[in-house]
Amino acid sequence: MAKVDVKFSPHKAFAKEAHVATKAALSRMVDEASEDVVSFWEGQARELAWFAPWRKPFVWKHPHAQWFVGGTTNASMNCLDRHLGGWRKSKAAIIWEGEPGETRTLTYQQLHAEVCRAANALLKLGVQRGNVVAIYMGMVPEAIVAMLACARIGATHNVVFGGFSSEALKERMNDSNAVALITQDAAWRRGDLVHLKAAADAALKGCKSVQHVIVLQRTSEKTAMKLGRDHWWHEILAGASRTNEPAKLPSEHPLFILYTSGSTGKPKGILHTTGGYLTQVAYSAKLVFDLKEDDVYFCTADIGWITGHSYIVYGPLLNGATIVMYEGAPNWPEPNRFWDIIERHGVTIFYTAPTAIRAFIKWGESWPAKHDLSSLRLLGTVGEPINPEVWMWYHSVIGKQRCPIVDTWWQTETGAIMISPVPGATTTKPGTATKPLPGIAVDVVRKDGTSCDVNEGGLLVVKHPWPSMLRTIYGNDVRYREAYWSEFPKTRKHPGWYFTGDGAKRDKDGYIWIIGRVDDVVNVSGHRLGTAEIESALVSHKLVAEAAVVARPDELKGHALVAFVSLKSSAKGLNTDKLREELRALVAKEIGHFAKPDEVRFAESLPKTRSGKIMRRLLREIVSGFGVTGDVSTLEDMSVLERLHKGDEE
Ligand code: 7RM
Repeated sequence: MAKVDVKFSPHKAFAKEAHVATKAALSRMVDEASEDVVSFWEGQARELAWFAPWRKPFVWKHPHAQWFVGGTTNASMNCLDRHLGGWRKSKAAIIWEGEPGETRTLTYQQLHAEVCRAANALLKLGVQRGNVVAIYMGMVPEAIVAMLACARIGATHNVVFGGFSSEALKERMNDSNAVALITQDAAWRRGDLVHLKAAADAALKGCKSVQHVIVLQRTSEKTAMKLGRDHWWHEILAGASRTNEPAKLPSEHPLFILYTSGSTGKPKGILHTTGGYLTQVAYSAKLVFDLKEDDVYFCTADIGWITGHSYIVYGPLLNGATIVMYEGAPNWPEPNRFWDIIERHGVTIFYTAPTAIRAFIKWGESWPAKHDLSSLRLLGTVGEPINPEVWMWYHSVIGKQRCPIVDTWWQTETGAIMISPVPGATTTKPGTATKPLPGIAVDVVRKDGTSCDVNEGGLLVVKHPWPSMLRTIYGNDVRYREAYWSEFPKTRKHPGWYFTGDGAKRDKDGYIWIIGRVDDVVNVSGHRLGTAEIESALVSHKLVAEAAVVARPDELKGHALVAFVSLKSSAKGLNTDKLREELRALVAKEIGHFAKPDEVRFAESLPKTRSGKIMRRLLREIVSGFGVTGDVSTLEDMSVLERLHKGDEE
């Protein structure tokens, strides 16, 4: 691995003000949690408001957890009503910026009124507690209003990312048996309109369960409305009351379903419930982002992904924070949009993904240099391993060596952050998410369940259930058991552990380094390698923008490695044969000769999911020569795939 062998301890000025200010304070929390993890989580749950207290904090019937059983609460009440008693009612909950440039601010009181109106509208349409409501929207405040309105009446929301096709929407509405859909006419993206309602209409042709469609008018596009089925948001909310009694819901009431990809073609409907989820997202948002009353928090995720659910909507609002929500693309109209937003709104906390940071690097330092980023005090990253060079760039160019970076590891399934620095207390190292948060029991283990030695690659498991864990895969509990609980099953001698699907290792300081999904772990001539490690080496080359390494079966070595590399614009015109050799030599230097890719293929861009993850499965299929067979519904840009294939034939 490219070595950036440095450590950063929290700056004194930051630590002094932080919720958890010292290493000792953090270890006390860790100890307290491991002595009695259930009562630790009870303490966190008491930070929320409950209509009725729980009778049993934790019930475990492998592999199904229930938290705070007997307690009743409501997510919308906790995010909104709780903040209306004092001055916070006039605090900005959402500062929104549309892609064309308009801005809107909603105070907690205003957001509460909108959510109540939307809840009343849903009730009027006959949506009931326990029904599923699909939400297919762009990044507009009404998407948050829609989620919280569902939560308020006890309907389960199923947010489908606005970049998904009508096919994907149809599949997700059908699988979840949605009774209503909330969408919008069109959304702005990179100066263009994405016609969401038209896509929804196509999806609805193949969906019998949806009775009602609510359509937000975001643009002036002509939009077809089906009489009796379709209702304009502004019309149906116009007559609705600004007050609504939040439903008193059992702690285990289903809050939302969110679809995510597994190793097969069919997406999995991850089911999250109320009390445990809220407890852990509120706790982790406060601890990891060190949220304070005057923070302005900007997370660049889309609400269609778990990061948007937990750390745009629920986590920050539960803490009464001010969030910045941006509708469009980071490079519209120019590649400085995020820096411009940070400067204009005085953003203090910025949470983004490595894939975005790599794009910032590619666009060049001159863009952030145009802006005053001095309001920033904390940076975060999530979604993939961040390679140390990229971390260092983030640290120096965006954080000006002042801001701690929290590299947060978690999954759609975990609901909340599991492994992360606590910024006032943890010494960070570029490339590692450091240690599990207090209350979280993770380990790196061998196939036989024994713990790995220092620096030995193994499987990342969670050994004790946690409040915000998924409860099942909606409608498919068998798959739930298989996907997460079959690798380390419960036996007479073994309690059964949750398997994350990730490979990892732990260094001498006990820090966890995520190697990547285990399906990306390859064996070359008897050496166990994470493709991410090789990619990290390739990306450390100054001309490389992105790299993805996949394996194809090889008679001699077990696996042969193929590296797909996209170059920065500064590489234009250079001799690619020479560069190819340079890159192989670089991998040899950083990792060893055995890790040298057998083939380096240059590609204009790499196939990505819409959330920015490189789809290595497609690349594997391309290099295996059998053609692409599996699901490509999450692919961001089909033409990338075509170009890669064409490259094949040359
Ligand atoms: C939040 C999210 C989950 C998978 C997970 C990992 C990878 C996420 C990190 C990371 C290294 C990180 N949910 N992953 N965060 N790998 N360092 N900080 O992304 O369900 O979409 O993906 O993402 O492989 O299993 S997710």
